[in-house]
Amino acid sequence: MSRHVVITGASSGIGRACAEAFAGLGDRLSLGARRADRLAGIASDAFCSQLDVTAADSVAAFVDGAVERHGPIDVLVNNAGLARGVEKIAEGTGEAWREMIETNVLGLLEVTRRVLPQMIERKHGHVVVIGSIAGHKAYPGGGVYCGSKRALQPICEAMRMETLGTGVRVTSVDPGMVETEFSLVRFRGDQPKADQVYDGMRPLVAADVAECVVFAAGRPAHVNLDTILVMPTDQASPFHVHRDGS
Ligand code: NDP
Ligand code: 8X3
Repeated sequence: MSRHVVITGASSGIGRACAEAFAGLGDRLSLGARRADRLAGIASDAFCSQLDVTAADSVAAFVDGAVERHGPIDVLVNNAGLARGVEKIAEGTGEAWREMIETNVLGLLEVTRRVLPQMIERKHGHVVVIGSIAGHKAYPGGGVYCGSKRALQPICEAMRMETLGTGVRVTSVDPGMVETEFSLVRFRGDQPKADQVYDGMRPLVAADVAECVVFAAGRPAHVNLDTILVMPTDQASPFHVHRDGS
C-alpha cells in the first residue's frame, strides 16, 4: 500500500535521491526545501512546498499542507542539514555555528514535534534521521557540525524510549562521504575546494544513502533498524581515506 512520505531538504543530494526512490515505489510524497523551484518535477503528484526548517511558521504550514494533500504521515525523512565552514573553534563565527545548530538540530526537532504526535496517536509511523559519521567521530574544523550530528543520537535514543509501545519506529542513517552539494555549501560556493574533498577516492552517491532509507522504511512493522552507518569503501574514518596514489 502506498505510504505518505515527507522529506525535508528534497531540493538536492540525499533528500532528492530519497524522493526519487520512494516515488519509484509508488509512495505519496511531500517535499520541502527553501529552493522550492527545484522540487517541481521530482515526482508527479508530490506536494511540493517552500520549507525553512529553522522557521516554526514555515514548518507548521508545510506539515499542515502535506497532511491536507496526502493524509496522515507514515514516514518522515529528516534530511535537511548543512555544514558551514571548516574553521577551528578558536576561529569560528557565531553566525555559522547558529546556522548549523538551528538547521541540523532545532530545525529537525521542530519538524519532528509537528509530525510525531500524529504518529503516536495512530500507533504507526517511522521517523528517519539523516545523521553522519561526523556524529560518531569528531575532526578538527568540524567541531560544531560534528556536535550537531552527535546531538541527533540522544535525540533518537530518547524518541525510541518515549514512543516505546506505540509502534512508532526511529532510525538514524549515518553516512560517510557522499558527493552532493554538501561540500559546495560547506565551502561557501568554492567549487574547486569542494571537488578536492573527493579527489582520488570514490565517495558514496546520494542514491546509495537513499537505498538505506528505503530499506529501513520497508522492514516489517516489528523490525526497527536503529542505526545504519554507511561508508564509502574508500573511507574508514574521517581520518582514513584511501586516495589514488596514497
Ligand atoms: P545537499 O547540500 O546536497 O542537500 C542539503 C539539503 O538540505 C538541500 O535540499 C537544502 O535545501 C536542505 N536544507 C538546508 N537548509 C535547510 C533549511 N533551513 N530548511 C529546509 N531545507 C534545508 O547535501 P546532502 O544531500 O549531502 O545533505 C543532506 C543531509 O545529509 C544533511 O543533513 C547532511 O548533514 C547529511 N550528510 C551528508 C553527508 C555528505 O557527505 N554529503 C554525509 C553525512 C551526512 P535548500 O537549500 O533548497 O533549502
Ligand atoms: C558529512 C560527512 O565526514 O564531511 O556529514 O563530516 S563529513
